[in-house]
Amino acid sequence: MTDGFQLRYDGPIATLAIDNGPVNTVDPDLIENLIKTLPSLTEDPAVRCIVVRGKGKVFVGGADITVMRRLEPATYRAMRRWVEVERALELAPKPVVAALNGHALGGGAELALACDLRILHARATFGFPETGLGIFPGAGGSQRLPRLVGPHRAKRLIMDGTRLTAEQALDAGLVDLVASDNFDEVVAREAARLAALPTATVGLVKQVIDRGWGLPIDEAMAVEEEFVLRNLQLEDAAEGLQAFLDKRPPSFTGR
Ligand code: DAK
Repeated sequence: MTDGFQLRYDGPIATLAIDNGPVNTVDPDLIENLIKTLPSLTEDPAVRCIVVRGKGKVFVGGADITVMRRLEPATYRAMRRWVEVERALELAPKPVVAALNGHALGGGAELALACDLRILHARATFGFPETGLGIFPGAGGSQRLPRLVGPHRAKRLIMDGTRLTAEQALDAGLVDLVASDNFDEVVAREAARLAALPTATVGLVKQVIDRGWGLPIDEAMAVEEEFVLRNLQLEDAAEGLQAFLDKRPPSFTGR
């Protein structure tokens, strides 16, 4: 029995590869195992970038339809915990890359929406085919997609269940980069770039935007102020500002 994923560390970069059946489907065991493991990545200061990818030719083919078919409240509650996996990555105090090495569909696309950078393989598709099954993206997709592309476009994409080509996904702003034969190289380059950032500052950026988004502006400013004060206490703020004055490149530790 496996956990449904594999973990690899390359210096400050942790790569989590979903490895769950022929098309890396999401099921309750995978969800629980990820929920148990993610804190070891999100809370470890030595990990300064997390990469999530799929093993084999697919990223994540969505929820396991044999499980979803049971249509029982207990199953739905268990599957619904996929949103906790997404949220852990969304709020991880470090950059998270979705390395979409193959098709990212349904729950797989929903997971990708919670990541900070999405890199899609040129031969892969990205989309929400749930309506073709009579259901809708109920693990975060119906809420994150409109935040990303606006409600009109989100309704169209979800209603039609269109599987977008990589080029279409890039045009629609659903992914940030497309790569083909050099996919692994591009992922490694982007992960290394992100891992060298002032990680704790990046963590604050993720949280201040998450907390302030949608609040009335005065409340949002109060949230910003709280995070500004936290930022000024970071070692990397002292290093970045001093490096500028010393006319040298900064050397960030992530703290
Ligand atoms: N579930 C179960 N089995 C699946 C599967 C899936 N999502 N996708 C594929 N399989 C199975 C296939 O039936 C096939 O099985 P055998 O025939 O060999 O027994 C095997 O995996 C290999 O599939 P293919 O032969 O189709 O492989 P290809 O490489 O040709 O194509 C594919 C890969 C991923 C493009 C294709 O399999 C595909 O389109 N799969 C279906 C994708 C899909 O519809 N995904 C959305 C699932 S719904 C919620 C929680 C979560 C969600 C919603 C609500 N709540 C708690 C409310 C999320 C929903 C979804 O994600």
